[in-house]
Amino acid sequence: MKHRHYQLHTPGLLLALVLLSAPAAFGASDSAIKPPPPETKAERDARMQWWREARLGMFVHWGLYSAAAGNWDGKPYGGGVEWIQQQAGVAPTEYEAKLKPLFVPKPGFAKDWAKLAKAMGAKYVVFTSKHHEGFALHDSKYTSFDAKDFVGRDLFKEIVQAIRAEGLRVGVYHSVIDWHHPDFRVHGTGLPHPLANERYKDLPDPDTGREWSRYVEFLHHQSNEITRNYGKIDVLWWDWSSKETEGNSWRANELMALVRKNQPAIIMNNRLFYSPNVEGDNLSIFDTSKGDFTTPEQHIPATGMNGVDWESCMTLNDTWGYSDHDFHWKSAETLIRNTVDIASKGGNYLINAGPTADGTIPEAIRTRFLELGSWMAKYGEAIYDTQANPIGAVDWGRITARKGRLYLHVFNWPANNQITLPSKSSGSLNAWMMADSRRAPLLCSETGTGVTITLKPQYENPYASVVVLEGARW
Ligand code: FHN
Repeated sequence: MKHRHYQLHTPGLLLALVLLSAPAAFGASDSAIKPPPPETKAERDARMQWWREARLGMFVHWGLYSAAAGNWDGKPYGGGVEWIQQQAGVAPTEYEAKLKPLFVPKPGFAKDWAKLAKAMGAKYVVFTSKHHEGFALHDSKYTSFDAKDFVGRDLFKEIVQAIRAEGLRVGVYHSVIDWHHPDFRVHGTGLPHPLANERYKDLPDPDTGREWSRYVEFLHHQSNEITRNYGKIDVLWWDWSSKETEGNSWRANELMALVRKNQPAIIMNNRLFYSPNVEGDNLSIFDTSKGDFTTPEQHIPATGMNGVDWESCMTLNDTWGYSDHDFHWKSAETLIRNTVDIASKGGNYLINAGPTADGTIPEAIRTRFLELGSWMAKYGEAIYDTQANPIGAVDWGRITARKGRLYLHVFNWPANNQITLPSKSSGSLNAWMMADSRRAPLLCSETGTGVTITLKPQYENPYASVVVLEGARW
């Protein structure tokens, strides 16, 4: 029997007693869950290998906010409208009542997502199992604010199965912020909350009676459910922490140990901990005790950093969640060149899609993802499983490397059809246009400033032309 809204009131005490008696039963007593023994570098490299080789993923923000489509009470909102509840200052009961009838996922939506991710050249999909609004796509026994109670379907299961069916890796975005939970504090957390909105300022303190530890218990329970009840989960994408509320505020080490117990090979980001300046260059402050990779957002670092695993996540327009009035779309050229730029710095690119309430991915996103996909179909070898540019920046494009080969990505086609790169040959240079299936050799000459290669214009690609170079020394 499911509990109306939230477990853990008086029954909580009873539960706590049960937990103390049976520590391994639930996540709750995860203080008993000891972190796994430290990994050797070789073990970590083995666990991270698929992710480092993947280079490209699809992010999906989908929830009740998708049904609001960026509007509330007829007023359009800008920016990340997955925050519409906070932007409009809507109380949980009103939010739920208004959006429940509008959230009607169509059959097979998840298959469309997975097929598009595959066609786009993504190797993994990270979808929002729960965003800040608190609505859970999985069938949770700790709340009725979930898909099972709303639409009678376990949407989490449908999505995970569809992603696996396309041979892609499964990533789960899980918000540690929860605007629906009665114990998640409104004030003093350094985190946003709809009830902190001006319109409630004259009302009694909304934090009276809220028990933070009960919320954290709930967070651990749901994290246990999504990493225990749906088979292999490859990535856990937590979001997000402030200076005031991070780490121990979530009992983060226990939470990560719990998830690792359920999913020993899982890869987790670093957002259970405060990460200053996510929209800036912050690779240098990253340490793996806080997660496996760092997460620049809406930003591509100027350079990568040896030994630092990072993934740049980005919207296609200006919002993560669906908006029916945000048409500020990035071009396919920008997507392709970002993919190249990020790979040339040793990072992964996680590009977002915000489906509509019924799960449909807007045409503007589909066409751009498919355009990226057809470029990846031709030039993916120059992106997947490559390393960062080992020889230094060039003004005509970007460089990736793998197994003794350099992949020269020409963005700005030179007027004289020649590019020069700051490298020396290790004896014989061999270069060809990647689009030339006969691999006809290009003229290469070594000059004082490096190696000069004469390109073949008939193989130019409007987004990024790729030259394969063997024999260069770096
Ligand atoms: O608040 C969220 C936002 O809605 C979105 O999910 C992004 C995605 O990385 N993360 C937070 C903002 O940093």
